[in-house]
Amino acid sequence: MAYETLIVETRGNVGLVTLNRPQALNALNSTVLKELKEAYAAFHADETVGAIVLTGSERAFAAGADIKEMQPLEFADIYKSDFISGWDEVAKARKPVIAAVSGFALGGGCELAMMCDFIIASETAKFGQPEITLGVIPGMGGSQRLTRAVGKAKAMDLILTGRMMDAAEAERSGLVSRVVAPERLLDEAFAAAEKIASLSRPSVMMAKEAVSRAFETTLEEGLRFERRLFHSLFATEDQKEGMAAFVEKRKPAFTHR
Ligand code: CO8
Repeated sequence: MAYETLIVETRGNVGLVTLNRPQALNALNSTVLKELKEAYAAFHADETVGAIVLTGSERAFAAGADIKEMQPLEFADIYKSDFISGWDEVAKARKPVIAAVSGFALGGGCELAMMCDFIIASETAKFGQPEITLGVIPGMGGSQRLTRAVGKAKAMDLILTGRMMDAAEAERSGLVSRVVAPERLLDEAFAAAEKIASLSRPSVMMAKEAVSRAFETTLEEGLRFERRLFHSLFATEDQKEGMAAFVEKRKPAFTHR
């Protein structure tokens, strides 16, 4: 399928989506949303794909929602169409998604990175929620996901002042899992994605579901949910194979990959 705002490819068992609106620093407009949903749906339907990497350009992962598209909008219209709500679908991807972030990840760009399961950042990455400087507030989850990721103090600091934080501060704050040299970014994200794709698919998807549930529920309910998923994995061939391979000191050959 031909995309206007994305480059979509498959490398081995990894799906790669590159945001491709260089003239607007990858600003997220309605076409990006539509195409990203299509790309994710295609990767979900493709049995060979075990993990997805989402990236931008060296200069910008994404510099936010498209301000030029939003500028003329009126309250009644965006309320009636529930503007932005389509991004929830992107956040609900069932296969693991790694954000590989270089350059600006601002506003909706930072929010899109946070919809991924984890973020690997280049040393050049800059994160921020500058919506306040435009007379609005984060609208794609920033006030909620950033606060859960970095805590109230840092989230309030970033959201109320609109300042950017660099990759080192983002790693210190728990927003990103690793920081690497710019030239290593894609290799590092790919290595992580390939590792994930080589593992048993049901256990990978359930691990993602269990960790994601930690953001939604109480500790007691979360522990029960985790335990039930853990129990259910004993119904898979891959649990038998994974544990047998350990005991027999060999590599597992998983069925569900
Ligand atoms: N929207 C539209 N166009 C953009 C955006 C954007 N968010 N960011 C950059 N561009 C365009 C610029 O207008 C410029 O285009 P042109 O050459 O035609 O003038 C081009 O990209 C290059 O940008 P700059 O010349 O500004 O590049 P600089 O290196 O000087 O500056 C910055 C880079 C600092 C990143 C600067 O571009 C900037 O501040 N951008 C806006 C950042 C921002 O405020 N983001 C938040 C947007 S609001 C938001 O995300 C709300 C989320 C909830 C709604 C979700 C709906 C989908």
